[in-house]
Amino acid sequence: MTHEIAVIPGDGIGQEVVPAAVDVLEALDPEFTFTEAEAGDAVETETGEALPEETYELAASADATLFGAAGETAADVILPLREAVDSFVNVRPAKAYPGVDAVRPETDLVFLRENTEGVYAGHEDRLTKDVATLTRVTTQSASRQLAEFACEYVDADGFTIAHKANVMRETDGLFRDTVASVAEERGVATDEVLMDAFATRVCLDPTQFDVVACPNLAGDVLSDLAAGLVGGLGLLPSANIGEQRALFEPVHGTAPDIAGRGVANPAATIISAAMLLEYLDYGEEADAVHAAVESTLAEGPRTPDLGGDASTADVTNAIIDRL
Ligand code: GGG
Repeated sequence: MTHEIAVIPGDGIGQEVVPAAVDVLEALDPEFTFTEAEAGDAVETETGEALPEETYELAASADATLFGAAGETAADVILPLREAVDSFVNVRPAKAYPGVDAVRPETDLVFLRENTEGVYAGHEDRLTKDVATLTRVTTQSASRQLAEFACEYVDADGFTIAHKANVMRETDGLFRDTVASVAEERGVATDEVLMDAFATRVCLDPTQFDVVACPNLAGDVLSDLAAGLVGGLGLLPSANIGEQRALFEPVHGTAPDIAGRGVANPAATIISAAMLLEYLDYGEEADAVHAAVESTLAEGPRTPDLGGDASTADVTNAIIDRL
């Protein structure tokens, strides 16, 4: 069966790492057809629109989307794209790899980030020159959907709920109570941690945690923090999962400081492509990509963010050679 893959590189290093991941997918020769579309800062400057209608429609109809990075227009690009695939959870694994210099080499975590609401729901206003406000949204239905996914994801092993319900009593209180009660109904163990305490505890000993379910902003911030523990943002993939389709993207942004130089680390996007393969039931191919990335990270070549001097193309070719 042929799968339609939407390819949206976006801005900055997205233009470099997404083609690298497509090269890896093409080397595996799955039955994919790739259709590329534009989005981001550059398109907005050109056309006045950061997310053209045809790009939104492509993501909304493709079996899966591979996205790169969004810059200043992130709120106009990645948030609607997640909506296009009806995504309710952003799965963000943060894992240290053998051979990569990491602050905490024992780190092996997965963040399950609520993907539709919280402070990213878009209810922000500038009331006066002095005052800006933001309405934070939490619904029982979105919290329940995340919790149901978390229960399937971990089986009976359990997961941690990170929140700040001692301060945001209504919003995070509803999130915590709903997630905990769904897990209880399904016989899945949970524990809970205040998200600020989590930030400290995960730095001191990341082995205390395994799978962490969290509200939208917390998931965004805490996964970037975990990237710092494993050697940088160049290593963190993600999957935005919906009921019918999904969008895969590296956790990193556009990296304007290195964009255009051909030295961006493609690992996060190539691991995201492996998650895409897994999602479309190409399990063997996904395992092969994970193994090829791991051995390339261990033995080199490596890009400058990991202390090497290789280019994006060198690393991509080394991964393809290992496949
Ligand atoms: N590929 C990740 C990316 O483009 N990040 C930019 C960003 O600001 N994302 C916000 C988010 O992940 O919610």
